Amino acid sequence: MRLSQYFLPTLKENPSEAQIVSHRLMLRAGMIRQSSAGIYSWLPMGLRVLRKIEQIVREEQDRAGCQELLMPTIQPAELWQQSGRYDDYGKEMLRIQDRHGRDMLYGPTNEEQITEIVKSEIQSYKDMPKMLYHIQWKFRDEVRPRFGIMRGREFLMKDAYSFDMDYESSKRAYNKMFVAYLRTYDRLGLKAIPMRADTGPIGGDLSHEFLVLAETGESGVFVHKDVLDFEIPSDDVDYESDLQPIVDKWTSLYAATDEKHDESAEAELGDQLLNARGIEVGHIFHFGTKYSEPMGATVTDQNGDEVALQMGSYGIGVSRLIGAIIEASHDDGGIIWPESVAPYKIGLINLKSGDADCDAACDKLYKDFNAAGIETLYDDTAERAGAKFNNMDLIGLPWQVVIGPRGLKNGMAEVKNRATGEKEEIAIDQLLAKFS
Ligand code: 5CA
Repeated sequence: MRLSQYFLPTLKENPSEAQIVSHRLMLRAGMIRQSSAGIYSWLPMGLRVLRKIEQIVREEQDRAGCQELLMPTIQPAELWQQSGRYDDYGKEMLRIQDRHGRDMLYGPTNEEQITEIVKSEIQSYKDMPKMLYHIQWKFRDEVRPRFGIMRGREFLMKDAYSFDMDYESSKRAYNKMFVAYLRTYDRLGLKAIPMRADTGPIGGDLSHEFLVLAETGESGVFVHKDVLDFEIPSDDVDYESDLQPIVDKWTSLYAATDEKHDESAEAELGDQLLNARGIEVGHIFHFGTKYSEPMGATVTDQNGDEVALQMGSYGIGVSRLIGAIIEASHDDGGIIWPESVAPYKIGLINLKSGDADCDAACDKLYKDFNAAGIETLYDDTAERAGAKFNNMDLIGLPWQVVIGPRGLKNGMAEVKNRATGEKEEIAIDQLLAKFS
């Protein structure tokens, strides 16, 4: 993409409405703009990052054997009356009526909708078990939407649902998601720690929240320091094998949010205890027959008996993750994207746009990078060099390739690593090999 043509409305000043760094930087880097409280438009740069995160989440769900579908954002109230949650959900639920006066709602989550689908389509144990997910917008009329997309009213969530014949099989599904979550956050460049959690309006008896440590996190967290060094399951983890040992390992040491913490257990840990703040980036629940029973989601087992399905649900805050990544990875100059989610890999800076040699060298590099599938944002504008550097630092692409008249005479470019700040001179004809 040529910056001269890109829709990237960056801001030089800090917007006064933003209280935390990720919100400030998302506004300044031209990623989002507020539409109304807690509701945002995603501008091209923001959307690119959102799509990359979504894709990593998708790949890890697929790897774990979860199948993607897509359910609507608008649901009939009737489904929620069947589960008993229509009244319980209170003011957080956005209730709407269609032209016929039918009660509808903008889904805050999809347990009811998916239970209805499975109930209608699956009758026999032969078609069990199933794990299904979608990545879809949700609406929750939060009392205090804040911190930009971190606590929005409209937000993008990956929600998965498991259906099993018995508790043991359901626990296996829970463990698959637990492992998939560890892998997902790791690929996003985040250290997320699973913690025992309250189940709130989703319900159930077994639940873990995944939290990323960050000073601006909304939850207090209390963690045994060694949890931070636990090994992430590799990409060849066999999801059909017994995953319980991995889950046991990750839950063997103390880790709790302020809602669940236990002061006497913490006192015993002494200086092994880390007391910090965290951002909840995922939440998994096992809740048995809480929805299947009232909604009549049963299947016939081997003996011809009707059995209510055992269920779990598994959420990842896809849009919130962008905020969490920025909170975890930035400096005074701006965002530092981990390569896996960076909107572009390279920011190509032409220090002297309009100079025939600089233009020719940059245009050629830009063409070669594109042909090789290396995502490049090419600053071909007439801005001053200093402004170009500041802008590239702000938007945080992992690599900056700088071409100026002086280096060009010797066939050299300057390459800067955004994360470390290290700069090196590299021959222009070797750049393609370096970044391929
Ligand atoms: N049905 C279950 C799991 S599918 C569920 O809704 N769980 S949840 O309420 O914990 O939400 C899942 C994840 O969505 C949370 O862990 C959080 O990362 C994200 N999330 C929840 N509320 C918001 C919000 N207001 N803004 C941004 N992300 C949110």
